[in-house]
Amino acid sequence: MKKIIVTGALGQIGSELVEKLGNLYGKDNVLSTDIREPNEIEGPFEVLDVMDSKRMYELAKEFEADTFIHLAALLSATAEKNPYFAWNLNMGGLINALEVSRELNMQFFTPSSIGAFGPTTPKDNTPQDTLQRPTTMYGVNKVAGELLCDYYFTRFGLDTRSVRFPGLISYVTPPGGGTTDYAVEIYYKAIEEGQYSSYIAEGTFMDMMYMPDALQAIVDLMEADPAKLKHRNAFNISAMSFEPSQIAGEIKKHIPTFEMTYDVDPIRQSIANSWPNSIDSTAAIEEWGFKVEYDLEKMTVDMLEKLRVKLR
Ligand code: AKB
Repeated sequence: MKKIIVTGALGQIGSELVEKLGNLYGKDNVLSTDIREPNEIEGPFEVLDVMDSKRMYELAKEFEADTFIHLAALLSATAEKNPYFAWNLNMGGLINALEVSRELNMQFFTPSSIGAFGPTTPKDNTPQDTLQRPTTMYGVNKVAGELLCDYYFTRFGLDTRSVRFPGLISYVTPPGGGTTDYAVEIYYKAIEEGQYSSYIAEGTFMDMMYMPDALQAIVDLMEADPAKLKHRNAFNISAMSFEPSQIAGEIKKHIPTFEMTYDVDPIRQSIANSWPNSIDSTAAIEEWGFKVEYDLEKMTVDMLEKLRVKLR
Protein backbone atom coordinates (compact mmCIF):
# COMPACT_ATOMS: atom_id res chain seq x y z
CA MET A 1 0.00 0.00 0.00
CA LYS A 2 1.32 3.45 -0.92
CA LYS A 3 1.83 6.35 1.54
CA ILE A 4 1.71 9.56 -0.45
CA ILE A 5 2.59 13.17 0.36
CA VAL A 6 1.10 15.82 -1.95
CA THR A 7 2.16 19.49 -2.13
CA GLY A 8 -0.19 22.10 -3.62
CA ALA A 9 -3.05 19.83 -2.57
CA LEU A 10 -5.65 22.63 -2.66
CA GLY A 11 -4.84 23.62 -6.24
CA GLN A 12 -6.57 22.70 -9.50
CA ILE A 13 -4.99 19.24 -9.85
CA GLY A 14 -4.38 18.57 -6.16
CA SER A 15 -7.93 19.03 -4.94
CA GLU A 16 -9.17 16.24 -7.24
CA LEU A 17 -6.07 14.06 -7.22
CA VAL A 18 -6.08 13.72 -3.42
CA GLU A 19 -9.64 12.40 -3.55
CA LYS A 20 -8.78 9.90 -6.28
CA LEU A 21 -5.64 8.71 -4.48
CA GLY A 22 -7.62 8.43 -1.24
CA ASN A 23 -10.18 6.20 -2.96
CA LEU A 24 -7.46 4.03 -4.47
CA TYR A 25 -4.99 3.74 -1.59
CA GLY A 26 -7.01 4.77 1.49
CA LYS A 27 -7.74 8.30 2.73
CA ASP A 28 -5.35 7.98 5.67
CA ASN A 29 -2.51 7.09 3.30
CA VAL A 30 -2.55 10.46 1.51
CA LEU A 31 -1.09 13.48 3.32
CA SER A 32 -2.30 16.75 1.74
CA THR A 33 -0.17 19.85 2.19
CA ASP A 34 -0.59 23.40 0.97
CA ILE A 35 0.57 26.89 1.92
CA ARG A 36 -2.92 27.78 3.18
CA GLU A 37 -5.47 26.11 5.43
CA PRO A 38 -8.34 24.35 3.65
CA ASN A 39 -11.98 25.27 4.17
CA GLU A 40 -12.76 21.60 4.36
CA ILE A 41 -10.75 18.51 3.50
CA GLU A 42 -11.04 14.80 4.16
CA GLY A 43 -7.97 12.98 5.39
CA PRO A 44 -4.73 14.25 6.93
CA PHE A 45 -3.65 17.82 6.11
CA GLU A 46 -0.64 19.97 7.08
CA VAL A 47 0.26 23.55 6.17
CA LEU A 48 3.55 23.50 4.24
CA ASP A 49 5.49 26.19 2.40
CA VAL A 50 7.52 24.21 -0.17
CA MET A 51 10.45 26.60 0.38
CA ASP A 52 10.72 25.18 3.93
CA SER A 53 12.77 22.04 3.22
CA LYS A 54 13.18 21.15 6.90
CA ARG A 55 9.45 21.00 7.55
CA MET A 56 8.92 19.18 4.25
CA TYR A 57 11.42 16.50 5.34
CA GLU A 58 9.89 16.19 8.80
CA LEU A 59 6.33 15.84 7.48
CA ALA A 60 7.31 13.21 4.88
CA LYS A 61 9.38 11.25 7.41
CA GLU A 62 6.77 11.34 10.14
CA PHE A 63 4.08 10.22 7.68
CA GLU A 64 6.42 7.43 6.45
CA ALA A 65 5.64 8.49 2.89
CA ASP A 66 6.99 6.37 0.04
CA THR A 67 5.62 8.55 -2.79
CA PHE A 68 6.02 12.29 -3.34
CA ILE A 69 3.62 14.19 -5.61
CA HIS A 70 4.89 17.73 -5.99
CA LEU A 71 2.23 20.03 -7.46
CA ALA A 72 2.91 23.41 -5.81
CA ALA A 73 3.98 25.83 -8.57
CA LEU A 74 3.06 29.08 -10.30
CA LEU A 75 1.38 28.73 -13.72
CA SER A 76 2.51 30.44 -16.92
CA ALA A 77 0.72 33.82 -16.84
CA THR A 78 1.38 34.44 -13.13
CA ALA A 79 5.03 33.44 -13.55
CA GLU A 80 5.38 35.99 -16.35
CA LYS A 81 4.18 38.75 -14.00
CA ASN A 82 6.85 37.96 -11.41
CA PRO A 83 9.61 35.90 -13.06
CA TYR A 84 12.10 36.17 -10.20
CA PHE A 85 9.60 34.90 -7.64
CA ALA A 86 8.49 32.18 -10.09
CA TRP A 87 12.05 30.91 -10.49
CA ASN A 88 12.55 30.80 -6.73
CA LEU A 89 9.26 29.07 -5.99
CA ASN A 90 9.10 26.69 -8.95
CA MET A 91 12.74 25.62 -8.84
CA GLY A 92 13.29 25.99 -5.09
CA GLY A 93 10.17 23.96 -4.28
CA LEU A 94 11.16 21.30 -6.80
CA ILE A 95 14.71 20.78 -5.60
CA ASN A 96 13.51 20.63 -1.99
CA ALA A 97 10.96 17.97 -2.93
CA LEU A 98 13.56 16.00 -4.91
CA GLU A 99 16.06 16.14 -2.04
CA VAL A 100 13.48 14.97 0.51
CA SER A 101 12.49 12.15 -1.87
CA ARG A 102 16.13 11.16 -2.34
CA GLU A 103 16.83 11.16 1.39
CA LEU A 104 13.72 9.11 2.15
CA ASN A 105 13.96 6.96 -1.02
CA MET A 106 10.50 7.80 -2.37
CA GLN A 107 8.89 7.51 -5.79
CA PHE A 108 8.49 11.00 -7.28
CA PHE A 109 6.04 12.77 -9.60
CA THR A 110 5.85 16.41 -10.63
CA PRO A 111 4.01 17.71 -13.69
CA SER A 112 5.73 19.32 -16.65
CA SER A 113 3.71 21.13 -19.30
CA ILE A 114 3.28 21.98 -22.98
CA GLY A 115 4.88 25.21 -21.72
CA ALA A 116 8.21 23.35 -21.85
CA PHE A 117 8.13 23.93 -25.62
CA GLY A 118 8.88 27.19 -27.40
CA PRO A 119 8.55 29.00 -30.71
CA THR A 120 11.30 26.98 -32.39
CA THR A 121 9.68 23.63 -31.45
CA PRO A 122 7.82 21.89 -34.34
CA LYS A 123 4.24 23.15 -33.88
CA ASP A 124 2.18 20.24 -35.18
CA ASN A 125 2.29 16.73 -33.79
CA THR A 126 5.20 17.92 -31.63
CA PRO A 127 7.52 14.93 -31.08
CA GLN A 128 8.39 13.53 -27.65
CA ASP A 129 12.06 14.36 -28.12
CA THR A 130 12.52 17.69 -29.82
CA LEU A 131 13.80 21.26 -29.51
CA GLN A 132 12.88 22.85 -26.17
CA ARG A 133 13.80 26.54 -26.11
CA PRO A 134 10.80 28.14 -24.31
CA THR A 135 10.56 31.93 -24.09
CA THR A 136 8.57 32.15 -20.83
CA MET A 137 9.83 31.89 -17.24
CA TYR A 138 7.33 29.06 -16.69
CA GLY A 139 8.75 27.21 -19.69
CA VAL A 140 12.32 27.75 -18.49
CA ASN A 141 11.27 26.32 -15.11
CA LYS A 142 9.60 23.32 -16.75
CA VAL A 143 12.59 22.44 -18.97
CA ALA A 144 14.99 22.89 -16.04
CA GLY A 145 12.62 20.78 -13.93
CA GLU A 146 12.52 17.98 -16.51
CA LEU A 147 16.32 17.95 -16.66
CA LEU A 148 16.63 18.06 -12.87
CA CYS A 149 14.24 15.11 -12.45
CA ASP A 150 16.15 13.12 -15.09
CA TYR A 151 19.37 14.03 -13.27
CA TYR A 152 18.04 12.68 -9.96
CA PHE A 153 17.06 9.47 -11.77
CA THR A 154 20.42 8.88 -13.47
CA ARG A 155 22.62 10.24 -10.67
CA PHE A 156 20.80 8.87 -7.61
CA GLY A 157 18.43 6.24 -9.00
CA LEU A 158 15.43 8.22 -7.72
CA ASP A 159 12.26 6.91 -9.41
CA THR A 160 11.18 10.22 -10.99
CA ARG A 161 8.27 10.27 -13.49
CA SER A 162 6.39 13.10 -15.20
CA VAL A 163 4.03 14.15 -17.97
CA ARG A 164 3.79 17.33 -20.03
CA PHE A 165 0.23 18.35 -19.22
CA PRO A 166 -1.78 20.35 -21.71
CA GLY A 167 -4.43 22.82 -20.47
CA LEU A 168 -6.55 21.00 -17.87
CA ILE A 169 -10.30 21.50 -17.78
CA SER A 170 -12.39 20.80 -14.70
CA TYR A 171 -15.60 21.90 -13.01
CA VAL A 172 -14.26 21.39 -9.47
CA THR A 173 -11.40 23.81 -8.68
CA PRO A 174 -10.68 26.63 -11.13
CA PRO A 175 -7.11 27.01 -12.39
CA GLY A 176 -5.21 30.15 -11.39
CA GLY A 177 -2.93 32.15 -13.63
CA GLY A 178 -2.59 29.83 -16.63
CA THR A 179 -2.70 30.63 -20.35
CA THR A 180 -5.18 27.84 -21.07
CA ASP A 181 -7.64 28.96 -18.34
CA TYR A 182 -9.98 30.43 -20.98
CA ALA A 183 -11.12 26.91 -21.79
CA VAL A 184 -12.44 26.57 -18.22
CA GLU A 185 -13.84 30.11 -17.82
CA ILE A 186 -15.86 29.79 -21.02
CA TYR A 187 -18.06 27.06 -19.50
CA TYR A 188 -18.75 29.07 -16.33
CA LYS A 189 -19.61 32.21 -18.33
CA ALA A 190 -21.74 30.27 -20.81
CA ILE A 191 -23.96 29.09 -17.96
CA GLU A 192 -23.86 32.24 -15.82
CA GLU A 193 -24.07 34.93 -18.52
CA GLY A 194 -24.68 33.23 -21.88
CA GLN A 195 -21.60 34.97 -23.29
CA TYR A 196 -17.81 34.97 -23.03
CA SER A 197 -15.07 37.34 -24.06
CA SER A 198 -11.99 35.28 -24.98
CA TYR A 199 -8.53 36.62 -24.16
CA ILE A 200 -7.09 34.08 -26.63
CA ALA A 201 -7.47 34.91 -30.33
CA GLU A 202 -9.48 32.90 -32.83
CA GLY A 203 -7.32 30.32 -34.59
CA THR A 204 -4.94 29.73 -31.64
CA PHE A 205 -4.76 25.97 -31.18
CA MET A 206 -3.58 24.48 -27.89
CA ASP A 207 -3.67 20.97 -26.42
CA MET A 208 -6.22 20.31 -23.68
CA MET A 209 -7.42 17.46 -21.44
CA TYR A 210 -10.39 16.81 -19.16
CA MET A 211 -9.38 16.40 -15.51
CA PRO A 212 -10.52 12.76 -15.06
CA ASP A 213 -8.14 11.72 -17.87
CA ALA A 214 -5.31 13.78 -16.35
CA LEU A 215 -5.75 12.14 -12.93
CA GLN A 216 -5.87 8.67 -14.46
CA ALA A 217 -2.68 9.44 -16.40
CA ILE A 218 -0.85 10.27 -13.15
CA VAL A 219 -2.00 7.02 -11.52
CA ASP A 220 -1.19 4.92 -14.61
CA LEU A 221 2.28 6.41 -15.01
CA MET A 222 3.11 5.95 -11.32
CA GLU A 223 1.91 2.32 -11.47
CA ALA A 224 3.77 1.59 -14.74
CA ASP A 225 6.49 -1.06 -14.89
CA PRO A 226 9.77 0.90 -14.69
CA ALA A 227 11.43 -1.57 -17.06
CA LYS A 228 9.11 -0.36 -19.83
CA LEU A 229 9.91 3.35 -19.41
CA LYS A 230 12.42 4.60 -21.96
CA HIS A 231 11.50 8.19 -21.09
CA ARG A 232 10.84 9.64 -17.66
CA ASN A 233 10.73 13.42 -17.48
CA ALA A 234 8.46 14.10 -19.13
CA PHE A 235 5.96 12.32 -21.41
CA ASN A 236 3.90 14.26 -23.98
CA ILE A 237 0.20 13.63 -23.29
CA SER A 238 -2.84 15.24 -24.89
CA ALA A 239 -6.52 14.45 -25.31
CA MET A 240 -7.58 17.12 -27.82
CA SER A 241 -6.44 20.26 -29.57
CA PHE A 242 -8.84 23.12 -30.33
CA GLU A 243 -9.02 26.88 -30.78
CA PRO A 244 -11.56 29.23 -29.14
CA SER A 245 -14.23 29.17 -31.85
CA GLN A 246 -14.33 25.37 -31.76
CA ILE A 247 -15.05 25.16 -28.03
CA ALA A 248 -17.59 27.98 -28.44
CA GLY A 249 -19.24 26.04 -31.27
CA GLU A 250 -19.46 22.94 -29.10
CA ILE A 251 -21.08 24.94 -26.26
CA LYS A 252 -23.54 26.48 -28.73
CA LYS A 253 -24.88 23.00 -29.51
CA HIS A 254 -26.20 22.94 -25.92
CA ILE A 255 -26.80 26.68 -25.34
CA PRO A 256 -27.85 28.01 -28.78
CA THR A 257 -27.96 31.63 -27.57
CA PHE A 258 -24.33 31.54 -26.37
CA GLU A 259 -22.16 34.26 -27.93
CA MET A 260 -18.39 34.65 -27.85
CA THR A 261 -16.40 37.81 -28.53
CA TYR A 262 -12.65 38.45 -28.39
CA ASP A 263 -10.64 40.81 -26.23
CA VAL A 264 -7.12 39.45 -26.70
CA ASP A 265 -4.66 39.74 -23.83
CA PRO A 266 -1.23 40.37 -25.41
CA ILE A 267 0.75 38.58 -22.69
CA ARG A 268 -1.27 35.37 -22.61
CA GLN A 269 -1.63 35.43 -26.42
CA SER A 270 2.12 35.65 -26.91
CA ILE A 271 2.61 32.73 -24.49
CA ALA A 272 0.01 30.71 -26.42
CA ASN A 273 1.69 31.61 -29.73
CA SER A 274 4.95 30.14 -28.46
CA TRP A 275 3.35 26.77 -27.58
CA PRO A 276 2.57 23.84 -29.91
CA ASN A 277 -0.73 23.47 -31.78
CA SER A 278 -0.85 19.78 -30.91
CA ILE A 279 1.60 17.32 -29.37
CA ASP A 280 2.28 13.66 -30.15
CA SER A 281 1.48 11.27 -27.26
CA THR A 282 2.85 8.11 -28.93
CA ALA A 283 5.69 7.50 -26.44
CA ALA A 284 3.24 7.62 -23.50
CA ILE A 285 0.86 5.25 -25.31
CA GLU A 286 3.63 2.78 -26.12
CA GLU A 287 5.58 2.89 -22.85
CA TRP A 288 2.79 2.91 -20.24
CA GLY A 289 -0.53 2.62 -22.06
CA PHE A 290 -1.66 6.27 -21.86
CA LYS A 291 -5.30 6.60 -22.93
CA VAL A 292 -8.14 9.11 -22.66
CA GLU A 293 -11.90 8.86 -22.37
CA TYR A 294 -12.93 12.43 -23.18
CA ASP A 295 -12.82 14.40 -26.43
CA LEU A 296 -14.18 17.96 -26.82
CA GLU A 297 -17.74 16.79 -27.43
CA LYS A 298 -17.94 14.38 -24.47
CA MET A 299 -16.14 16.80 -22.15
CA THR A 300 -18.53 19.63 -23.04
CA VAL A 301 -21.58 17.52 -22.23
CA ASP A 302 -20.12 16.57 -18.85
CA MET A 303 -18.82 20.07 -17.98
CA LEU A 304 -22.16 21.73 -18.71
CA GLU A 305 -24.11 19.07 -16.83
CA LYS A 306 -21.86 19.26 -13.75
CA LEU A 307 -21.61 23.06 -13.75
CA ARG A 308 -25.38 23.49 -14.07
CA VAL A 309 -25.72 21.58 -10.80
CA LYS A 310 -22.79 23.38 -9.13
CA LEU A 311 -23.91 26.90 -10.10
CA ARG A 312 -27.59 26.36 -9.34
C1 AKB B 1 -0.88 27.08 -18.10
O1 AKB B 1 -1.66 27.54 -18.97
O2 AKB B 1 0.02 27.74 -17.57
C2 AKB B 1 -1.04 25.63 -17.71
C3 AKB B 1 -0.15 24.76 -18.55
C4 AKB B 1 -0.54 24.41 -19.92
O3 AKB B 1 0.87 24.35 -18.09
N1 AKB B 1 -2.41 25.25 -17.82
